[in-house]
Amino acid sequence: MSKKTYYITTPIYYPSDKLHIGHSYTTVAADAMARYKRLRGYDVKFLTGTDEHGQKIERIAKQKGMTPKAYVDSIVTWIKELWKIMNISYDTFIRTTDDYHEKTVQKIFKKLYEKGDIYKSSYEGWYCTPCETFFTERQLKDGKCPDCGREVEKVKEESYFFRLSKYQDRLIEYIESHPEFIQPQTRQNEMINNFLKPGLEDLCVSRTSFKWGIPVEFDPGHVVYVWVDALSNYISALGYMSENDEEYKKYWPADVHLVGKEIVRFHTIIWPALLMALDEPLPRQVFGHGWLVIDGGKMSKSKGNVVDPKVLVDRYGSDAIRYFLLREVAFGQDGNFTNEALIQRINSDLANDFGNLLSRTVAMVDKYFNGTLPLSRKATAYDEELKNLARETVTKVEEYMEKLLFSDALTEIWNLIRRANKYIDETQPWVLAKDEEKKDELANVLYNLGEILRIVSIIVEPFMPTTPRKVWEQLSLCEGENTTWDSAKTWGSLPQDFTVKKGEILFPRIDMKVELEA
Ligand code: ME8
Repeated sequence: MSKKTYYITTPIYYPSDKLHIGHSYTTVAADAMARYKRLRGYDVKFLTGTDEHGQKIERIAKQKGMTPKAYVDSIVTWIKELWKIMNISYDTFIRTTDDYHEKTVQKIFKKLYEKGDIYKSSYEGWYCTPCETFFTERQLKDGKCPDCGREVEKVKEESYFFRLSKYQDRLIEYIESHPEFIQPQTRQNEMINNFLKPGLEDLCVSRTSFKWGIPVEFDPGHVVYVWVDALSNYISALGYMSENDEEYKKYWPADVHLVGKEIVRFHTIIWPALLMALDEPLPRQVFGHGWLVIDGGKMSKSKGNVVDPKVLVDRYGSDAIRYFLLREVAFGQDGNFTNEALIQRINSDLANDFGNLLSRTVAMVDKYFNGTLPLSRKATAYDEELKNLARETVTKVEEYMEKLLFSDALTEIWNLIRRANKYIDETQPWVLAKDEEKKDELANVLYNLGEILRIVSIIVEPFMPTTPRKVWEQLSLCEGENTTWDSAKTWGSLPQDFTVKKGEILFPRIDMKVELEA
């Protein structure tokens, strides 16, 4: 039987500048989900990439005295390095300057034109270049962009239009009959009440006043509007409308497009309308997460209040950063990024709770049993509760992951880790060790701790992909049947006479004072 498929995407980022920790946030979330689904046996397709056309990029390149392509090439190299050090396991990295993508966009445009859903007219209105968005006079806020508050430019040019208005009723009907389509729920209400119900206007989908874009094949003075170009990446990456469209047949519709909340509108109105016009199925879900903010304001490239993810990874390690991003902020809501909060999480959750559980367990097996656990066992009164919690934790993590509730999943895992640390205090292995007759009980306690560590290392892998192997090495576990997701549900998969190997500290503690002054 062929495996069930799972297709997940991130937005394709503008390579107008280096990315910041906000972009890493979406990508890490998508990566955690992709890894989770792979562990659950799915055939996963994880797509990310870069959105390289448009007036914004053209202008920046000009300021730098470079061609747009040479400029974006350098940024794309930087982005790929970032994803490598953050252990992002994407399957495809699409660039909208890739030849195959450009051809597909031209075909899509032509098909819609031939069908009558794209027509030629002239556009007069306003354009926000940083957002690459058209606005009518009525939509402006105090004469500025209603999304970012910046200056807009008057645009008057011959353009092609997409009949977005034609799809308004079908969109409302679809969204209302598919409550899972736009998540979280609040974003659905926002789309219906703020955008769909007031009425949709046809969308300008070509520009003539600049060149850095995909030319309309049958009218090359026009370049395709950058959002139509960008949104098409989700299907062009699968070979849509090409000779080799097996992946399209296999993976489309996407299971989820992960996006920041400011671009939910493009993904839940323009994108589904384009797909309806193409007679293609709609993605199953668009999840609009919140922003990482600094001092209450959105971290953004153009505001310059950004945190460089490479610096953070270099300093604290990629697993720690990934953990922090997904734990600190409830997915869907905004969350403040501070160095203090990051260091606090590293010290308390990673070094104290998780790291200590491993080092204490390994040290005790080493000290009391010379590194290898004997086979004789005697249960303690505290065992059942611990085992039950381990079982429940795996189930809860599965439930939360299905809903993309990463922070809740991690909270459950840490409850189990903390419970295991408490189990050490309850059973007091150092007291048991003093009594020859309690050696069986002691071996039982240490086995249970080893088992918790094995289970935790498996279920934490989507979030922290390099940590599990470090744990397994210290427990002499090899990747295999004792480290599969299903084995995390089977108590007792750790070999009964496991051997420990003292290793490096998992997460070194950070001196907050020294660090913040550095
Ligand atoms: O919008 N907090 O690209 P972009 C959380 N090219 N997430 C953030 C963030 C923050 N402070 N800042 C950015 C574009 N993001 C288009 C997308 S898709 C067909 C085209 C993340 O480079 C978040 O996912 O401006 C947001 O939606 C995305 O980066 C915007 O990246």
